[in-house]
Amino acid sequence: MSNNVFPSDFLWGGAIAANQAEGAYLAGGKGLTIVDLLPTGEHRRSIMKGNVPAFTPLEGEFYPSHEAIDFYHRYKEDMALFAEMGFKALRVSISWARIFPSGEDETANEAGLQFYDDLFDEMLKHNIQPVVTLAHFDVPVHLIETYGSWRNRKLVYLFETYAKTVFNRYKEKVKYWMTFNEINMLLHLPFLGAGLVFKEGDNIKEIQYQAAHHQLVASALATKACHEIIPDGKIGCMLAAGSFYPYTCNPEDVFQGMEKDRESYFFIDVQSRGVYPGYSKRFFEDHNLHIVMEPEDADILKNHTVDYIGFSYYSSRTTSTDPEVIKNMTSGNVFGSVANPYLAKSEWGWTIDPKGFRITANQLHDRYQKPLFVVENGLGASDEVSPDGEINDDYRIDYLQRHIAEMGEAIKDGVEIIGYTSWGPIDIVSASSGEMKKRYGYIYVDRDNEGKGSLERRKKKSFHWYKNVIQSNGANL
Ligand code: BGP
Repeated sequence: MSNNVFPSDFLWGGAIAANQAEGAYLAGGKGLTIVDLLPTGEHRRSIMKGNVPAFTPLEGEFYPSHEAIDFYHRYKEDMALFAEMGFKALRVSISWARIFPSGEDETANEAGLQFYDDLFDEMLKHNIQPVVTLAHFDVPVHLIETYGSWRNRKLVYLFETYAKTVFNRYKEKVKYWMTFNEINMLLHLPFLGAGLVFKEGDNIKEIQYQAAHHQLVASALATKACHEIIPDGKIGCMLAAGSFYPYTCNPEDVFQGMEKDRESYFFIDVQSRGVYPGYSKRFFEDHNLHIVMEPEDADILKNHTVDYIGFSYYSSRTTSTDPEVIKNMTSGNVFGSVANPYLAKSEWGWTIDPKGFRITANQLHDRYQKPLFVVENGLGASDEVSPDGEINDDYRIDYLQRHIAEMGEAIKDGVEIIGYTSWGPIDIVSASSGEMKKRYGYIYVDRDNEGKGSLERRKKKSFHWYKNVIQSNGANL
């Protein structure tokens, strides 16, 4: 397959998140965050939705984030492997609680600041551009306990302080930033996305949209600060993308598909266009939601819009208004989708749809007319290490090959895409399941779902394949 449409400065690389890779969950004075309260197993999903039993880790539970893959201590070794693949960029996140352990400390924690200084130096040493997310599923637990997390406006200003602190500290080293990872996730997994905990009788939707408003204002204030502190920096939003298809051409299905897309686009409409979209007014009225906004918010949102649209793409989604069809909801995907008869699914039930990637990229381009940055894409699969130590992950290569080809087609369609950082270039903890077994990497990590294993790193077949993709700038897939 040949493809040479990628710009010469295209940012090829990979993406990880602090909470799924670093481990060392209390090292250097770090405070607890959301994920440190997420065990593996059955009840993980219910906690992620906001049914949180306790604000400390419980005896007898296994918390995969506590050690994760120990990237905190092993990042030099890992960076050398990323450099060997030719990475131009690595997307990481800063853990808020390493910088401000409680989220509202008087002064920033030097040990935490130093860790990311060293990490960014290591990247730059290898000519790997850091792409940094400020918040990737990790609100400090103290802020959840004390303020109810993002439902409280207080978080807006605490987040602004945190953002300014890291912009000032890393302004010479980091030029690409993102505010909230998959900001729309707070509608689906509100504890994971925004630290929201619910009790009996709560108006859940209203709390979610109030928290969303606070995150949107915080995102705009961080954007403002980034532009002031790092004039040659770029800051983006980050959407869990994947267009909804109507199951049939019945206008009811088509309309529902549009509404489902808007549920996600709502966030980006505000972050990119700077105003609440017209349809949100009706949505709030129809659901009788009262969202408190301060008089200055409209100007803040208007004046500080993002420079680029970051997004993750794993799957398309399909929606139906027919009860018979709805009975066939697929399970694995957090967004809820009916099964699409034209498409296969991954081992974890996520629809595989490369063409949907091109469709989504085109839609985002049409809607926002800003550069796109694909900051997550990949296949979660279980890998077997053969007796000779090889990991032949042809299924992963096949998935990535077909998606990158469609990304090339989108570029030919006229979509501006500045980079592609595939998810989990080294195996890390899965966000939705907490499993290690759900692997995305080009690099295998010896660790299982129970936390056993040597943590040794090992190249998979896809390692060599991706290296070649980058070397040929996407021409050899
Ligand atoms: C996104 C998150 C990531 C990540 C990825 C894959 O939702 O931004 O943190 O983990 O999906 O999901 P999972 O790990 O559940 O397979």
